[in-house]
Amino acid sequence: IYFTSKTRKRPHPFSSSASRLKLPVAAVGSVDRLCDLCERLHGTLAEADMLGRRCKRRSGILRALFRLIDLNSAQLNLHIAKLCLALCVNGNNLLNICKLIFQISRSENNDILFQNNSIIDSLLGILSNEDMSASGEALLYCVGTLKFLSGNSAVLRLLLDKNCIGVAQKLIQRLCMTEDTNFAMAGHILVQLTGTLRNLADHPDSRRLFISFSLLSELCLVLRHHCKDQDICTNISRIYSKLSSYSECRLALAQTPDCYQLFLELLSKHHQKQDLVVRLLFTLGNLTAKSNEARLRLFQCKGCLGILLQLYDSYQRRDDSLPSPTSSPGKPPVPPMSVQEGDDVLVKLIRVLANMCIHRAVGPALATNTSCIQLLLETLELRSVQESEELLVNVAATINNLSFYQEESSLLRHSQLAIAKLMLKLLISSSMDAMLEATRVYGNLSQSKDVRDFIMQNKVHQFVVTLLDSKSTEMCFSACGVLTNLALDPPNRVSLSLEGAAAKLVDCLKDLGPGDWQLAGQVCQALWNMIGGGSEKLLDKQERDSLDYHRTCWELEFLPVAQKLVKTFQPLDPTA
Ligand SMILES: *[C@@H]1O[C@H](CO)[C@@H](O)[C@H](O)[C@H]1NC(C)=O
Ligand SMILES: *[C@@H]1O[C@H](CO)[C@@H](O)[C@H](O)[C@H]1NC(C)=O
Ligand SMILES: *[C@@H]1O[C@H](CO)[C@@H](O)[C@H](O)[C@H]1NC(C)=O
Ligand SMILES: *[C@@H]1O[C@H](CO)[C@@H](O)[C@H](O)[C@H]1NC(C)=O
Ligand SMILES: *[C@@H]1O[C@H](CO)[C@@H](O)[C@H](O)[C@H]1NC(C)=O
Ligand SMILES: CC(=O)N[C@H]1CO[C@H](CO)[C@@H](O)[C@@H]1O
Repeated sequence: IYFTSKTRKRPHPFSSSASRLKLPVAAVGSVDRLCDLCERLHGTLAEADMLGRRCKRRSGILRALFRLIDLNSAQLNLHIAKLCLALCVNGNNLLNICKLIFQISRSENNDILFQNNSIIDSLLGILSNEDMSASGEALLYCVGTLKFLSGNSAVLRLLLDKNCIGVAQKLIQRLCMTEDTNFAMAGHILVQLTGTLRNLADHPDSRRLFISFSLLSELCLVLRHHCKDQDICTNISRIYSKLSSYSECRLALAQTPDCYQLFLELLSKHHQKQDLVVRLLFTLGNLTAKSNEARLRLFQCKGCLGILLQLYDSYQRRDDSLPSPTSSPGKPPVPPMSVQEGDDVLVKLIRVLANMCIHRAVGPALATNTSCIQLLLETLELRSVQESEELLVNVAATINNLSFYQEESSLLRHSQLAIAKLMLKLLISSSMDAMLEATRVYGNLSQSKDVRDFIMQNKVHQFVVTLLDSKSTEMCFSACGVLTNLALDPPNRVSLSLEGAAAKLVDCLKDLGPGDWQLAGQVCQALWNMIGGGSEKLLDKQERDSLDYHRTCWELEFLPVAQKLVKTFQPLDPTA
């Protein structure tokens, strides 16, 4: 309620104290003097050990200070607030002082006042000591203040130095233990606190603090307690997605029991809240990117594949024009959104599927799951390379990874021709990434005679041959794979030869082969198949010359060294 409307002005780089104070110029001198007096009073009381509630004339001092608040000077009011807090005001007075500080923090121009002032220590002190049931609203204003201040990079640094993360951890633990009567207030505070932590997470130094205070797992606890609160969940998902780019944080999160199950439950519960869904999937994608254990753990969670496929289905069909075979009646469809917005979810989701299937125990389950394969094929059908390049590239890469697990009965195996047809639009697109992934898929699918016939009938082989000109090792390697398979059928050898495939293969060998023996081997294999495993009848004279050139190179540059090495490795002659 309190924090919704706020427009923060950019700070003026040269703002003088006069312009900040909103006082008649004549009064400026007296405000500075009052600030000074406040400080001196503070110092004197401290020296006399009269801070806290011990001071005899405490109420008189407080009354005088409260009157000065009406001067409406932000600078003076922070001095007053600091002194009042040092005098341990409580109840309504505490609340009003916290509101006052909060009001001051609402203007970015006032950030500077917090930088050179121990008021931040006072705020952190309140967060550490005040009781939730007695001072919940005051705590809310304090955390709201820190949330605003953490948007300023200089203050953010101060907050880290003053152990804000440690204080936040303790506060989170207390908030998670509050009774039901304070649950709503705890939620309000946590929205502000998680927003503050998200800002702190931007600073590189914060990472080791997040880890040493076990905040990543504490936040999982918050997610569990407040799983219905979309603001809290979204703020925490922002923290996780930010930190999941760093290996030490991924490790800390992976060591949190049940985080995978928790994320899946949130994905299911808040499937319509796209910014939350994207960030949770982003985090899962990073957790499973390199860790085989994470891939398996995620997959073994209750309902994992079902939840992911359900999300896939609803974001794929967000225009609602298609009947949905997998959506359950209880779940309303995702509201309409732009192609780009929906793609964002799908790109992250497919990355999670592709990462999971790298695990030997997970891959077969995905490769044989009809709904999963159908959804992937449907993406290829529904989207265009122009609009959804990254998405289609990811789908092709995933199909590639899944093709590793083709089994006799799998839909993947039975859909080879359909996949080959759908890959066409990637192959003839203007995106190099899309062409490369499509060629890789053809490399695998062209083991099937049906697919080879489809390729030849639709002149796809002409594209593949031109890819040999790409000067890209990866592209040539994939193209060679396709050509190797195509040349298995004698009639295809003639067609390939007419396209000049042999000459281009030899060029590849010359240009890229010397730096890459694997590519060279693949080129040789393609050439070998093209000449029918021995007969040279398809090569013309120029091509033979090129082969001679390579043989010469090999004999001149490779053979002598190799022979010397071979000699060295032979057993020494004891008589020599
Ligand atoms: C910051 O505070 C210190 C002591 O509290 C003071 O010496 C210094 O002049 C202040 N700097 C500014 C820019 O106000
Ligand atoms: C985290 O995920 C994003 C988006 O998927 C990706 O760009 C980034 O490289 C990932 N980082 C790591 C370390 O995996
Ligand atoms: C695919 O996975 C979903 C979710 O686990 C499951 O409900 C469905 O039965 C599976 N389909 C097949 C054909 O295995
Ligand atoms: C496919 O699997 C390989 C490793 O087998 C991996 O490097 C690659 O990232 C996977 N593709 C995708 C899209 O995740
Ligand atoms: C290609 O297909 C075969 C099965 O025909 C499979 O064994 C191989 O691993 C597949 N995928 C890749 C990426 O090599
Ligand atoms: C930093 C951050 O993401 N803060 C958000 C936390 O949640 C509140 C309520 O949704 C947002 O207003 C903040 O922007």
